[in-house]
Amino acid sequence: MSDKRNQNEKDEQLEIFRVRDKGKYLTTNQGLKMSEDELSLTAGVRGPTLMEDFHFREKMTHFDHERIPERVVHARGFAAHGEFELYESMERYTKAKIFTDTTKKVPTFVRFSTVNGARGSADTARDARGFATKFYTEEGNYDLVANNIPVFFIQDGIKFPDVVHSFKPEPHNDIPQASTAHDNFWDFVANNPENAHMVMWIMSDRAIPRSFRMMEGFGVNTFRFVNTQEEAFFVKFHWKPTLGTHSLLWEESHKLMGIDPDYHRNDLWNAIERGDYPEYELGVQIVPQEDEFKFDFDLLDATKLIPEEEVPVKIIGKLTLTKNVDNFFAETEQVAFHPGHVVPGIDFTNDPLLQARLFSYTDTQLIRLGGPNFHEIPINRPICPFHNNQRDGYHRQTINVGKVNYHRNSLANNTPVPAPPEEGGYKHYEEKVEGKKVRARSESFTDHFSQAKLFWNSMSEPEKRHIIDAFSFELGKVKSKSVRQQNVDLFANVDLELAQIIARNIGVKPPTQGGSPVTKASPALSQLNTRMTAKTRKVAVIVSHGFNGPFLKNVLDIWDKEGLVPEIISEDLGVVRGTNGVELEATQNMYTADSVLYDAVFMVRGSSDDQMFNQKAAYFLDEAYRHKKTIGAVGGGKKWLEVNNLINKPGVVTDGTTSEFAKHFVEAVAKHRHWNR
Ligand code: HDE
Repeated sequence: MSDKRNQNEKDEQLEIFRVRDKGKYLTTNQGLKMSEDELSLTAGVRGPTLMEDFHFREKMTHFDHERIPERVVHARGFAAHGEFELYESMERYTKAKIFTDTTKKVPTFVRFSTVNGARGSADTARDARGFATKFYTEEGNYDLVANNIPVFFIQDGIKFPDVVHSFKPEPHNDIPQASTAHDNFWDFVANNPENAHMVMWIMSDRAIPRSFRMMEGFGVNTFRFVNTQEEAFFVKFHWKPTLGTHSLLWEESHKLMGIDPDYHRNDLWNAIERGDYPEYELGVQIVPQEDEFKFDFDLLDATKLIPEEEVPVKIIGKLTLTKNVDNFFAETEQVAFHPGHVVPGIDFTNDPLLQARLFSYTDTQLIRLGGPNFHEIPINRPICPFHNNQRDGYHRQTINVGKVNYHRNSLANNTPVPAPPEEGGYKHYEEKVEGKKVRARSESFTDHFSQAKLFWNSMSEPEKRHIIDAFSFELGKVKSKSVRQQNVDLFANVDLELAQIIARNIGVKPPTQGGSPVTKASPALSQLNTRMTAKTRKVAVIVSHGFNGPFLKNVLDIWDKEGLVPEIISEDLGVVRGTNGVELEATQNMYTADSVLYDAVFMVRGSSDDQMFNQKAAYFLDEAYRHKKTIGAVGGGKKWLEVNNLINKPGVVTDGTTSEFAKHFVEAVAKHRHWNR
């Protein structure tokens, strides 16, 4: 995977805007070369600064205005460029060129995010993750603004400000940051039962992903495909990572918030720099119009998913992330997504959450990016030409030539003119709608617990344990006993035993009745059924001078071919010397490394003369074992297993020839964790 691909079309467009300042003289923004940049203009060396120092004023004014408002939600994000290729034409369902033309690779830009925390919060907080993709298609920009959880808290967008207020830091003291473990959130949960299903997901391992590269994405809302015959189909979008869907443990995510608050950023950035390009397959669940009422839930209800066992996810293409950004602010911060950025062949449904989203995204860009011309910012510009009579406004960059800026006109031959559908003009699907104007929720939206139970039923034992732990932690932090009680009473509607265990853990009365009668499960929801591979997993190789040189070199070569990413940890940074003249570069030591930063650990030598190293190495191993990670040890390294009492434990690999050992280790790493410990 290591060959870098050609820069794609969007990249060529961005090139016009890239400025490389290196090797140039420093100038003011007006292009004036400056002979001094460190000293203000003063009257005498100890005298006052002069008003006429235009250079000082320009430099300071620009600095004073460097910040823009962060996103209200999804403030902390990280993005990369990529490309999308289609496996097979979906022309039966949609006329969108991006989903019918298999010959073209479409440039894309993807921004991952957490929802709750501020821009400077830590990556691994328990939260949903945003997974927003901009496709720069020849028919205009198409945005698939997705999350890594397939359902949402609420059914009607008018409640969005309420749910967001409730999970953000409490308004009187701005505590806690990037956490739902507080009274306001759980008060909202208990009093808005429609969020029960989403809250089960938020309490699950899905909310603490191992990596952006190991996360599914879901369009959540039901959209429409429309084909050339104007026939429509309901569609739900899915992203499936080729590395599988994997999570951190809660304790790991906690520790990482301190040890590496940029854990997910580093992981994505480094993978792309190494040439391990992250890949996600695009899947669609397609439901014919006539099947709209075939389900035991409403397709327009965003708190529901369509189980994959009922409507299979058809894989239609692949997204590959191939390039990191050049400039975080210009690209990641200024990118503006909107579920209403569609192309012909993709349309909306009446999902009341989606309808609200169609309003909100443009509105938020106006304040965030400072005016109506944010589509002109390089990262947001379509690669196809765009023409209309919109003019002026803050930060306008286009110099529209000519005096005609209205439609209809005769002076410019009535151009720009709307395109008929045959020429690619967008035509809304002619859905028949009728009804009285009401503020009311459809009866078909009232079952809040069946799918929450379906999710619970689909979890494996460890996944269930983690959900209980998460509820117990979060509700345990809630000060109001009444709110704690209300929540266990609410979740008793999902599963009585679950609610009873939580109640005992958080010191409230266990409910005695309740529980949803749903017994079915959806195996696709369990992360134990995902793709398993050792590719790109990080291995801590703990080694000190005098290691068996040829052996370790051999093992590292085999791992390299299998795609593992070893990191050498020794007493000191720098060269570690093994037998037969083998030398390795230790890039970490026990000051900088920690077991939570790795997927597996390999102990190569016995104890060192350095007591601190020995103590930390023993702790490292103990923690890796507790976190159910693969452990390898050979030769003197096996002594560590004795010290930590780990001989013959599951996921502990010790024997065989060099290649057998290396292979068994890879197989063990591919399991992600050894739950049978
Ligand atoms: Fe968003 N959402 N959202 N959302 N959303 C925003 O737009 C909103 C919802 C999602 O990386 C905002 O540019 C409403 C569901 C992502 O830049 C804002 C409702 C899903 C991102 C907004 C929802 C999402 C946003 C804030 C309920 C999953 C980050 C900044 C009716 C399918 C995009 C911005 C990026 C961002 C509104 C619900 C995904 C305020 C009103 C459901 C990935 O406009």
